[in-house]
Amino acid sequence: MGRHLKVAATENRESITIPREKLLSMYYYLLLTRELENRVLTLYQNQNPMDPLIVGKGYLSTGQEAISVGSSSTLEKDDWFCASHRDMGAHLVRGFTPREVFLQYGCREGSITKGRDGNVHFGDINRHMIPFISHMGANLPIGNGVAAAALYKGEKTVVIAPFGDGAASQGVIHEAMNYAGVFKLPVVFVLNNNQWAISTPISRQTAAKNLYERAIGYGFPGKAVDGNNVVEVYHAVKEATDRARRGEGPTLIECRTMRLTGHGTHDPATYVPKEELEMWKKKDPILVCRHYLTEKNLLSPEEDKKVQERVTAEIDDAVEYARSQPLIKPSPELDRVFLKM
Ligand SMILES: Cc1ncc(C[n+]2csc(CCOP(=O)(O)OP(=O)(O)O)c2C)c(N)n1
Ligand SMILES: [Mg+2]
Repeated sequence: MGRHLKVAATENRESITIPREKLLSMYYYLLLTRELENRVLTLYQNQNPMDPLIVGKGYLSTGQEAISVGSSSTLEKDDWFCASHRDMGAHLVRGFTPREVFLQYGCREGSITKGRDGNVHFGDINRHMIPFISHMGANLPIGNGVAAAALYKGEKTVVIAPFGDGAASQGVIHEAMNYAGVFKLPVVFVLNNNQWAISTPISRQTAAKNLYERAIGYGFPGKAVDGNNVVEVYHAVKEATDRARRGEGPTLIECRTMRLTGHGTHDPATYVPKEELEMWKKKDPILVCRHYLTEKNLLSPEEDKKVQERVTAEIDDAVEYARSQPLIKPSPELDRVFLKM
């Protein structure tokens, strides 16, 4: 599995400067995502099954937060993000609140999907978050469609379309990337290579050494970045969104990382070698970002403490709020089933 770890430095890193506020905001969202998802896991493991706040199960992005936070932080308000199940960070960056997320997990009144689906299966067209279609490749043609519409209407918006290393073996992924290449769609394909697809390791998924090299076959650029480094992810995706906005077409960015928890909260992932997990824990994206900010004198220990306290308070509030709301009652209404014209 070590064959997938070495990545080239992002060429343009010196040419794109990230303002301090943006760096601090990304650090905050890394922490917020981690705290929110840690809480989902502990609630799931300790709750009364007759009165759950985590209804069904949860999907976490622990250890991979830099990909969704870094990539979504490159977007403008009118751009689009086509979220997968590892993109809680992007939901938060794009304006969903922890309260909304826990209402969704708890199937409570006010939940984003009004109880029609659970956990991370949500989105909001008004916030330009394409509602969740699938854990696998089916998101990508939808992202293409939104990008094609923007191109047709002459808008300068771009779409980020993420998918996993397992999904990368699906036909629909190849079809979507091929189509986007032909029509120079303003899409950035972000491949979250977390080394596993449920219990299938990447070595059983592909004989290719570098998944980003597949971009050659679609006629657009591809590159690999350290998916645990939010600054590296930001640089690479920003370069790609700038390119897409200039009308030069798609890019494939392979973000190399590791899934630090099970596939979902129900999965203890005993099949993942312990040494592998220990090695990746040392490269935790939060530690990497904190080290970067501290080295550059952008974050003092006091500021760090403050932001951590703020995040804990926000999640405490969100959990309590969701708990205080009633469960959604089953209803025969057709609301949100048919589009009202
Ligand atoms: C068409 C289809 N096949 C199988 C599944 C079940 N499934 C959900 S996630 C997943 C693995 C996805 O792996 P990967 O693309 O690497 O993403 P990761 O979960 O590692 O982020 C599978 C097989 C599904 N949701 N849809
Ligand atoms: Mg995977």
